[in-house]
Amino acid sequence: QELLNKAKEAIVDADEEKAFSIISEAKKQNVNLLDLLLAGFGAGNQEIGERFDRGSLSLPELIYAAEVMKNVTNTILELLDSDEGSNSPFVTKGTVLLATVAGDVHDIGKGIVASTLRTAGFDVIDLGCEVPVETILEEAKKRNVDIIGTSALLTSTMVEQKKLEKLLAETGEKKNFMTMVGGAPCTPRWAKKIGADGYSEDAVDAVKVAVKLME
Ligand code: B1M
Repeated sequence: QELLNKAKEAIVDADEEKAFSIISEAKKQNVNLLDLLLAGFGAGNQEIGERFDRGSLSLPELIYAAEVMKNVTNTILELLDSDEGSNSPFVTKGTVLLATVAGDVHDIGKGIVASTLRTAGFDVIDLGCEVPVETILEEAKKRNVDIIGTSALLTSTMVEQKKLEKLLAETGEKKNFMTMVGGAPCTPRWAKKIGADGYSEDAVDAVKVAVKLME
């Protein structure tokens, strides 16, 4: 718990050096790194969002702290991926294409979803952020994926998820792919309304949903 509090503080203080020393300490103490990421550093990330909301954190400060969070996330995810020996073609449960939608740069959550899916035995193709729906469909067809998962963090960009469903329907491709949506403003109701096949609230739930979609 003490390490989790320290991890939260490191993000709030945008102190990258402290953050990396916490990761080393956690490894030594055999602390679950996904817990450290979600409940420790993630809590700090939540806190900076709330402070930005209240006006007690400026945009440059938010960007700086988010950069630290992103570097921490990438480092932990790399450690987890190398531990699990994931992405083996022999254990794959299916292939998931992930993208943050056009106009949206928020990719920390999607990165965590990519990691939990890989750990659970899915092959994951991560197209990054700000990806237009046309590119998503093109890549999904080219790589013959099973599931297309999109992440949207802004109320102004969630409409892209609806645009994707429309494109899939219009091109007759809907029958070839399952879709799932996520990101802070999304809800099960939103998923249902736009015709997505699945919704998940967090990275752990995303695995359950993906497994269900493959049945
Ligand atoms: Co921005 N931002 N941001 N931001 N940012 C939010 C989202 C906001 C809620 C902050 C606020 O005002 N309180 C607000 C959105 C308001 C709204 O639309 N309702 C906001 C805003 C306004 C903006 C800008 C417009 C600010 C500006 O320029 N004035 C700008 C937009 C840029 C753009 O996209 N075009 C902007 C920029 C940024 C930064 C670049 C500084 C940075 C992003 C860095 C990055 O991602 N590389 C940033 C950050 C860090 C945040 C907050 C603080 C944190 C987001 C995050 O990383 N959460 C955020 C406030 C908040 O959410 N509390 C905020 C942690 C992450 C682990 O959670 O992403 O929710 P999350 O992912 C979860 C689940 O949602 C789920 O699983 C993940 C793991 O459990 N999930 C999926 C996510 N995708 C999924 C996909 C799935 C399944 C589950 O299946 C496919």
